[in-house]
Amino acid sequence: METKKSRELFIEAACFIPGGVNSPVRACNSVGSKPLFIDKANGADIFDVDGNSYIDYVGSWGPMILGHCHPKVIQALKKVIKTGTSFGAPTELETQLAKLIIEFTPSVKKIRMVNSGTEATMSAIRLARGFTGKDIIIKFDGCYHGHADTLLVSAGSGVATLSIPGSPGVPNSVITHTASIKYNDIDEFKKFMKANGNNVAGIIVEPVAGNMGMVKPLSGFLETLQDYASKYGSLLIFDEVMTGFRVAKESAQGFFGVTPDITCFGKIIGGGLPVGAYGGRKDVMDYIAPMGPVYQAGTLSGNPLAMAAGIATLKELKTENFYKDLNIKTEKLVSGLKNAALNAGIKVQADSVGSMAGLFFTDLEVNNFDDAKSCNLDMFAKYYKEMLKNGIYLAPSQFESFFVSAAHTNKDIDKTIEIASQVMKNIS
Ligand code: HOZ
Repeated sequence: METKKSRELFIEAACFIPGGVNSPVRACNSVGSKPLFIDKANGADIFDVDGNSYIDYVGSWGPMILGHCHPKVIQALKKVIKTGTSFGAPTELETQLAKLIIEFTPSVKKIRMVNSGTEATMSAIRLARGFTGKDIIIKFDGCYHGHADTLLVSAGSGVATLSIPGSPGVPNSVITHTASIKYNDIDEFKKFMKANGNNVAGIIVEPVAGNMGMVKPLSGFLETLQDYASKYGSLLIFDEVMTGFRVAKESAQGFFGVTPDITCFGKIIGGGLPVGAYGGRKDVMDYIAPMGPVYQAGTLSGNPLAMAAGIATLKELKTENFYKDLNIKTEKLVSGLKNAALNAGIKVQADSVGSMAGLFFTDLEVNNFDDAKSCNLDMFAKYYKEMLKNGIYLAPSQFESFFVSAAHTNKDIDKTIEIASQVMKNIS
């Protein structure tokens, strides 16, 4: 596989952009590789600048649930782009997207659009503190809620690949009110709440963790968070930036039947354009300016192109059997990958929730960040590189999830399993 052009572009980019990338995981450092520069993508396929094609399981890290360049999304964008790209004033499109999200998500009565998942979680935290008049925020080790200072504690995703607890530049004084607890550890959480619950403004969680690899919530975990939040007058915040409209039409909260007070969205609701949103209880949301005193604003918030792509995407999710078909394909892929490893004598844990999936190189159950970090990272790096060489595009880190889109065909899934079988043999 020739990647000369990607190499050259990366060298040039590194002269002008820190690390040559605009988001650290893309540098592929944790798998000892270099990024491919992308030329274009279509459906389930992505093409690099050297003309190689790959079956894409990154999907722009989650948004592309319909696949790339879905005709309805492109059509919607073409229509809107002719009318202008940003006005900094309300448009009807914002209400249309808000209504669609609310229709799918019963816990959300009102929603505010922002420009990224990071902005959504950062604003949700401020709102929880403002609304409750309390300071402490509980998060969970290995969950990643974007790069806002308050939440950059024991975080997953790119922070995990650097093996650092947080980031220089985040003053201790900013995180003194952030507590990070082991994911899925119900006892530790209860103990913390019993001691500090009256000062806890919010509990933020990825209802299915996707930034330490994919880790499911154990039975009772999310329910306990909900119980204790209501008992102590704290707000439960679901970070559904990754899981929203991904694991089910009603997102993870519908899938698990747990109702948060605030939900953060991103990725899918922008159909591949930069977007985020946070929404929830009416009394809580009406605490945001201009209705209430908690301030949050943005020049490009509710951008018409992002709204149009989001609306077109969410409308497609209503298609009959959309999730059923997508989930069947994902399950087939995951069990195929698991068998490929087993047949090669390699121990893995592979699982999915909806069309979000993960694969860990370990024979132990992975329920939290410590478990995830104890997996065989060298083996993952070998697997990643071999898969890529054979035309399968995966996230370049053990601490990420992978995604199947509606554009993946059964043929794509079969081909991926076939390649994985060979790759697993080669690396065993
Ligand atoms: N934090 C993102 C995935 N969990 C990575 C985003 C990117 O590199 O684009």
